[in-house]
Amino acid sequence: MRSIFSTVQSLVRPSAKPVLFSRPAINVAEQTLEVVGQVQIPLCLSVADLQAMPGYDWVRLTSNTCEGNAQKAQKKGYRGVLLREIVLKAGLKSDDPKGWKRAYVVARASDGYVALFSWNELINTDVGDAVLVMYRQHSHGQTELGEHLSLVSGSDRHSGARQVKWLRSIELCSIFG
Ligand SMILES: Nc1nc2c(c(=O)[nH]1)N[C@H]1C(S)=C(S)[C@@H](COP(=O)(O)O)O[C@H]1N2
Ligand SMILES: [Mo]
Repeated sequence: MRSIFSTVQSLVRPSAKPVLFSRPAINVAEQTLEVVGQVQIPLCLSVADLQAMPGYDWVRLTSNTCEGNAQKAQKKGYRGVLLREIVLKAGLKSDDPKGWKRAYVVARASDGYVALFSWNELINTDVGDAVLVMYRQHSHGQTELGEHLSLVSGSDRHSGARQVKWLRSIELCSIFG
């Protein structure tokens, strides 16, 4: 069992092999992901840090536009880490025993684009089983590091809206602090 939160997943699956890159580091390898906000431990994760976590492949693609363009979505595939596992690493800083119930997560890109998830959605629904921070993409049969870190909510009906390209930070917040 990969983690206490892993469930049978139809949309994503643990990757079979450790990820090994023969190429020298390219763009994405130099990027980092900040985990900030109301956290116990602020994190600054490199791609190597993400690769050291359990990996998942996004295997069934919904449309990755807002409206729907299945053909375009079919060309893409990704490997990454579950967002909830990253958030759990940082932990919620709150005196309120119900703090997690009031928590939400904001994924933010360098251009200001954001996607929003409730903590309950990430930990307690099928949607959360397919929210990945991605460091590798498989396009047109190629497998290589992506040009940038990104996030996808793979089971959204149209995943474009909560696909965050150029992902820079994950912010954990709790309503009422
Ligand atoms: N950083 C960032 N990510 C973004 C956007 C954006 O403007 N900035 N647009 C979103 C929207 S509205 C869509 S439909 C998809 C489009 O993804 P594509 O360019 O891979 O088709 O990216 C999403 N991710
Ligand atoms: Mo869109």
